[in-house]
Amino acid sequence: MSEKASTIMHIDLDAFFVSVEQVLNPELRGKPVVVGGRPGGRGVVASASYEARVFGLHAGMPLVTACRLCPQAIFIEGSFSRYRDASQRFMAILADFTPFLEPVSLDEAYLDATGFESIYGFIHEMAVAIKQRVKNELVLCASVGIASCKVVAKVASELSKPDGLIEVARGEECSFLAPLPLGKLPGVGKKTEWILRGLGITTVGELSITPLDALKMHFGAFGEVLHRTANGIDTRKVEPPSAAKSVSRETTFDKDTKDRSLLKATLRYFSERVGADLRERGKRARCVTLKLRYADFTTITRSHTLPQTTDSDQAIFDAGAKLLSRALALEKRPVRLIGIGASNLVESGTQLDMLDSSARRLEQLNKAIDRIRQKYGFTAIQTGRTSLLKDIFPETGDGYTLHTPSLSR
Ligand code: TTP
Ligand code: MG
Repeated sequence: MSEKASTIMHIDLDAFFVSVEQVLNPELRGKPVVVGGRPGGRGVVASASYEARVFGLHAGMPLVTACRLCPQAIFIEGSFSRYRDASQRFMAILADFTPFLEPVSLDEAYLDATGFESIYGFIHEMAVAIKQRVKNELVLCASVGIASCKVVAKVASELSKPDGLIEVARGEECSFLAPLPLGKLPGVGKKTEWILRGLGITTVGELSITPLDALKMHFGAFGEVLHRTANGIDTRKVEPPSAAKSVSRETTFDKDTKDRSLLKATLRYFSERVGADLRERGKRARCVTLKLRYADFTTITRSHTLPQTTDSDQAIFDAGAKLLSRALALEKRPVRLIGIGASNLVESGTQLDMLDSSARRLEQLNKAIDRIRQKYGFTAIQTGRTSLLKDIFPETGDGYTLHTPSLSR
């Protein structure tokens, strides 16, 4: 343990997307509700109410399976803008408590509460106050974990759900984690769990006392991470973000497809949305990543590092299209899901002087397009390629409604 003992809080909203829908439509409260798409659609569950979880439903489960397990559930497509608004209000409440705040996703954040005892008496009281404000102002439930490090705080909040609060006393980290099944430990996915089970390890406690060398033999450097995590050791700091780390869009198709024009049109549309996001946030990206999922759910990502940072739709699309061509040449199976992301972000403006004249022209063009779209809706301007999507995705003034609208758009 470090000489300066930290107190970390992990906060995560319960059934976030669903809960936001329930606030807007009280008829949904107390019922099995799923946000993710139409019943039996081809997307996956993004969020399931706790009433739906009783039937085995969980995030990531194909909607078809969810529908089979719980046909009486209410399936909602969802609306990302509503979740973004709720998330901003949630983070604003947390920011009232401390600037030492690291949002991890829309509904999840770490707080460094070290030293806050002097204000609240007990950190537990601070957590109660946060939960209360979230409930009063957003009508949402937040679950909280308090511990000496990030990973233990996260496991604690997860375990406390719904509407929970667990504080792990300093020195109790190992005994808190020990009885838990491996799957509860962040970073332990299905494959890792499977290998560990093969070694006769089924609980975090058993993992914690497995010799480091044995873990390194099976997992390489990741073995060390496993060993540390299982022992409740995590030296990561709470890092208030300077900015978002990436921007991305993805969707599942109605039918698996090999149609290159459709794949390219979708990629073009997403590149435009990602580009618009970057420009709105005043960011430029250095890395473009293509994501493809095939019918059997195997998923690949392929990345390309650009010679110059960019916020241009065209540059993002060009990089994505190249990655796509390469991937399609290697893999002939039909595609279930496609996505594109831009990462390694830097503040715009830092490199503008270095742009050549054609890049400058593109920049001005993009700005003009953004202005028109802000005024008349995203699909007011369409490139030839994306108009192909008209026949495939329903369109609203603000763009195409994708099959995983809660995640994308
Ligand atoms: P989570 O916090 O993982 O899930 P949750 O808030 O729905 O449920 P709980 O925390 O009570 O277990 O994710 C937050 C939101 O992120 C979730 O409401 C929907 C979205 N999400 C997806 O869209 N896809 C996913 O695979 C996951 C895990 C979450
Ligand atoms: Mg949550």
